[in-house]
Amino acid sequence: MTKPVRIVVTGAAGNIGYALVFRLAAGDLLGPEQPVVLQLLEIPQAAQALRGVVMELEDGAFPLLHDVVASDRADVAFRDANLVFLVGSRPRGAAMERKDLLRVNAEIFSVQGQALDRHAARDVRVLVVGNPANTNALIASSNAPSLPAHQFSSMMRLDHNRAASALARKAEATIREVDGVVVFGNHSSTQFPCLDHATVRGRRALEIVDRAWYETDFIPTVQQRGTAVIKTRGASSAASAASAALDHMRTWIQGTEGSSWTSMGVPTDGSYGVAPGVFFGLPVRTHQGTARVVPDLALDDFARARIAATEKELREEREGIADLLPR
Ligand code: NAX
Repeated sequence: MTKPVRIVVTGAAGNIGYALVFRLAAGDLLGPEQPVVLQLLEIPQAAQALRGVVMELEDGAFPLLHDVVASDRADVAFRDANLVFLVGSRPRGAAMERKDLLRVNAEIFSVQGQALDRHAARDVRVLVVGNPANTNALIASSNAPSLPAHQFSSMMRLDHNRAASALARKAEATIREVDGVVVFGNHSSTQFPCLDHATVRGRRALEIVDRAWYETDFIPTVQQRGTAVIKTRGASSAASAASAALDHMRTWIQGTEGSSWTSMGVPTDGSYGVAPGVFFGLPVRTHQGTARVVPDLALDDFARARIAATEKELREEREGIADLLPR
């Protein structure tokens, strides 16, 4: 029998976790031949809810689901992990400042980075979904010195999917006909969804849609889409976030062949004038678990100013947790 792949989901009893684990069990990530073991991590307060999720996974009778491990201990959940979705994090409380949220989560992700360093498979791939995702990825990876930083990434794919879908709707095209969208920067309202190199049916998107729509409608709509979903649905994006997490991991493993690139939060290497030291949404080409930044896409001043603004926010986030980064 094919050896099962060990997939970790943290925060597995939460909204996104609940949407994600059933798709993983159904084979939506690795296909219909690959058995999986799900290793689910939660905090003790959510242990009972997690037991309920496990009961439902059992009741799903998924042929590919070899085993389920549910634990509140990172050393148990991360053991020999091949693919890791770090979803669990503390939501913002009513009286909480953004910087307090940053620090509470920084502590969670430093502990989890250390546990990954000790217990995960050496070729593990780690996707950080929990917010602030880019800075949490930096913390987790910095706390896992034996794992190369490029084995960590943060999720920009929901933003990328939102941008591609908004363009497709405007251009009356299908998603398959849209290519070359990229979302630069932070997974926050400073992100820059860029259409400079996007195409629709092979034609430059900015020749099809007008510039005013791009600047004053498309960009803010994509930046604020998460808030709009909360207002409309009464709850934050969950199924679309889980779907984007699957897309991100699948593309990372299987590759971007067939499209120009995807958007991933990756450690910066100086590309696009962004100094090393943060995880930044960039255009990448992937192949069997590697992600290479697509360098030197031509960008105008408008685009560069937006990239600088989102970089500034990420530098500030980094400063807020600098003392938690190992020296
Ligand atoms: P929920 O609050 O529904 O679920 C989070 C779960 O994480 C809870 O069950 C909680 O018990 C668990 N948890 C908390 N601390 C933990 C720890 N130390 N170890 C393990 N589990 C822990 O949130 P949900 O809607 O599922 O969202 C999860 C995270 O994804 C949030 O931080 C959210 O902001 C973030 N998002 C990131 C997105 C992205 O594109 N990067 C988009 C969607 C989403 O907003």
